[in-house]
Amino acid sequence: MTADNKTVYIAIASDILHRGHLNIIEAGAKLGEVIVGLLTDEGIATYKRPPILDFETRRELLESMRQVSKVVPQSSLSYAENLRAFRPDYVIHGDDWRAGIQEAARTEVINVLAEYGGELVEVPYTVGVSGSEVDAKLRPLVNTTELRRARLRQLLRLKPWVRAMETSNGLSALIVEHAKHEDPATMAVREYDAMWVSSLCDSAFKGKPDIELVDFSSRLQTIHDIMEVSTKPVIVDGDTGGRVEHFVYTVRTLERVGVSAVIIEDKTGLKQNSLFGTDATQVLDDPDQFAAKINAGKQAQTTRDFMIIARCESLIAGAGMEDALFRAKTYLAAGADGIMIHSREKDGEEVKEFLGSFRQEFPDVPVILVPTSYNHILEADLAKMGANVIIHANHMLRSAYPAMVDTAEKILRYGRSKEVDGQIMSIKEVLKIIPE
Ligand code: SPV
Ligand code: MG
Repeated sequence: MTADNKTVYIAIASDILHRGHLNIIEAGAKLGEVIVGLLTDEGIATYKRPPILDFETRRELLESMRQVSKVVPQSSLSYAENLRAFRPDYVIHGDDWRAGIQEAARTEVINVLAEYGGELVEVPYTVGVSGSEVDAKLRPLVNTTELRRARLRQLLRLKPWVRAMETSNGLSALIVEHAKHEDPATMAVREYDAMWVSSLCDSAFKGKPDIELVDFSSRLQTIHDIMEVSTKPVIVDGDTGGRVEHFVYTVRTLERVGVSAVIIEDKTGLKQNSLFGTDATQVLDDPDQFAAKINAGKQAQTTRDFMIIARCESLIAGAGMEDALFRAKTYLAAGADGIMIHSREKDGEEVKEFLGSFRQEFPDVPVILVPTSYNHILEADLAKMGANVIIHANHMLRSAYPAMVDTAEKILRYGRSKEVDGQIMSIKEVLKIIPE
């Protein structure tokens, strides 16, 4: 029996309803009419993996429950907007939300309820079920080839922009998979959305130069190592893509293993890293030939989800803004799913200028930036300039190398390893970071 005219608000973010949710919904129904604040797909994507079931499906499932009167969208971790709109008499939550970002949401709920005399009811946490355990159990399911491949396009739809980080092996993939920053003051949770398999770093970890020397079989092994231990979408640095006849095979292979996108650059001859500056001669490919390569790749792919992104190197090669814009347009006409515009200028001005012009004609085409040299600009400001994917392209390698050199030299200097104990992780910690 429900109490007369009372309303109860319950926020639900999960894909899967577990016993804990059912207990809370049952408890809510005893107090009044249950309004479920269902986190939207966009809202969930602000702080964790997007849901497997989309909002409409989740809404219909919840609406079909006899204890639920109404389902309303909640667009972020904050309840405030909905509480002010619906003024429920009660908010019900499990009593397990007193830490981290959840604590901030809880405090806000208490404050907003106090504005009109609502009440927070906390029910005992259901022992044995937790959202994060359910999420962990779902990991193999969300990591199927199809779902993983599609996830980059999904994130581009759900988020204003996507943050990618270099991963060059299983270990850095684990780090990028789990790294998280929570800011209770703004209730913001930051994670990496995607993984970048850099040719520079894949080569450097093998002690080789970035000149397309590490062959595709070896690059593919790196990709397997990464994908085996993580779930985030993978963007592969395809260098020049090689010969057209080879690129079509590369596309099918990457697509088959669940990679979301390959980026190829319009250079020819011996490929050299773009950040060399004037020390290396960068030879641009003929735009029509490169466009034909993109087009052949697009014809070869078999799913709608896979993306082929054209990387325009005009600014790197000193060919100018007009050339960059002309090439970007040519590659899009050939079927490219997005443009990566690269620059090694420190102030970021040429990228800004490119985006200013490009966006007038192509407001919706995904644009990828690699702000290695203009890294003083905040991600959010790059996004305002028009970036959709921001890649931190080499920072795991560049942080690992100096640490390893320092340790190697110290052991030589001291004739034992005791002196480095304070700067390295314990064996116990090593055993802990690798999941069973
Ligand atoms: C890479 O990470 O390998 C890249 C980006 O291609 S850059 O090194 O900036 O050329
Ligand atoms: Mg590269």
